[in-house]
Amino acid sequence: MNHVHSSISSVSTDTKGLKKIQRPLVILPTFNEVENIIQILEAIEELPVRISALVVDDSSPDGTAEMVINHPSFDKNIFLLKRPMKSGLGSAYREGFQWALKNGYDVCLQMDSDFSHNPNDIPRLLKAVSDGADIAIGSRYLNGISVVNWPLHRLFLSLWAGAYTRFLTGMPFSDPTAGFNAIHRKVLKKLVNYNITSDGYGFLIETKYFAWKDGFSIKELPIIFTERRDGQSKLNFSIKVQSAIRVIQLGLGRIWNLNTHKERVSTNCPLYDFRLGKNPHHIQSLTAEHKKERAERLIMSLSHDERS
Ligand SMILES: Nc1nc2c(ncn2[C@@H]2O[C@H](COP(=O)(O)OP(=O)(O)O)[C@@H](O)[C@H]2O)c(=O)[nH]1
Ligand SMILES: [Mg+2]
Repeated sequence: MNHVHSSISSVSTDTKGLKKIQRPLVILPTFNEVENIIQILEAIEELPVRISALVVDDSSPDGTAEMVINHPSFDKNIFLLKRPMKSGLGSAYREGFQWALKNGYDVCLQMDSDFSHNPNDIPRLLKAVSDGADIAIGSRYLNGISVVNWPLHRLFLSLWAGAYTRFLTGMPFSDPTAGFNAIHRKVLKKLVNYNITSDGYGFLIETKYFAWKDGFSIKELPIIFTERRDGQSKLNFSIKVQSAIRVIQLGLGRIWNLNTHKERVSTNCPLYDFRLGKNPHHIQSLTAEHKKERAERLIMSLSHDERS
């Protein structure tokens, strides 16, 4: 994989009114977005909030990556992760999140690089996170239907996908498939522990689902979604089928309680890993009461060890 980026030492982020956010990053997955990418980056630079941008480009044949590299802010406030081949929206975000964590960003935004999501909504999403939400969802359906210029079949597909996802997963959100989200670092850090399998658009659903199940606070804000300005949608039949199947799996897992996200016990109680050296899945099957009881016993035995 060819990563084109450098350290982010000199970026100062002026996040007035966003007291709890120091370093926000917008992640822009791109595949053939040459008509949009520069305008998007410029719209982000013009925001009153200083925010860095990471473009995750899958070697777009139209030269999207080259446009990014030639931007005056490249390697200052705009970064590029270039991957060798088209590998899916979900995997682009997964790599983008890893990069963000490694480089010390505290909130990541997921956003299409085609002006369907309005960059001017970014400060509102960040504000919601600053005010305490772990994830802020930019919802197309919170106040009725706020979608502009979509062909009717696309709108029906989206409404149906939302209802289907809500029904099968139990998520209470008006827009569980939304692609415009701000996510706090503490959620990103836990993603590796969840059983997220989608490399495609299903990733957007899975992140919300596992974070919601894990008790993170998720807030929806209304946004207006507009059909892309230029270029073509990459949503195809196989991506739709894959996402639909994954939602069925999540639903079945929920019903039969098969959804074992790989909880790292060490984050809750380091003693378990350290003293017992047991497989975390064993620990996971213990009830909260058992865990507490065992932790107390361990603490007692530890203090006994120290005394003797
Ligand atoms: N890096 C990368 N980006 C992708 C891929 N598929 C889609 N994208 C980007 O993800 C965003 C959403 O895709 P889009 O075609 O707009 O989907 P739609 O909004 O559902 O029609 C756009 O910025 C695309 O360029 C992919 O496989 N890899
Ligand atoms: Mg789009």
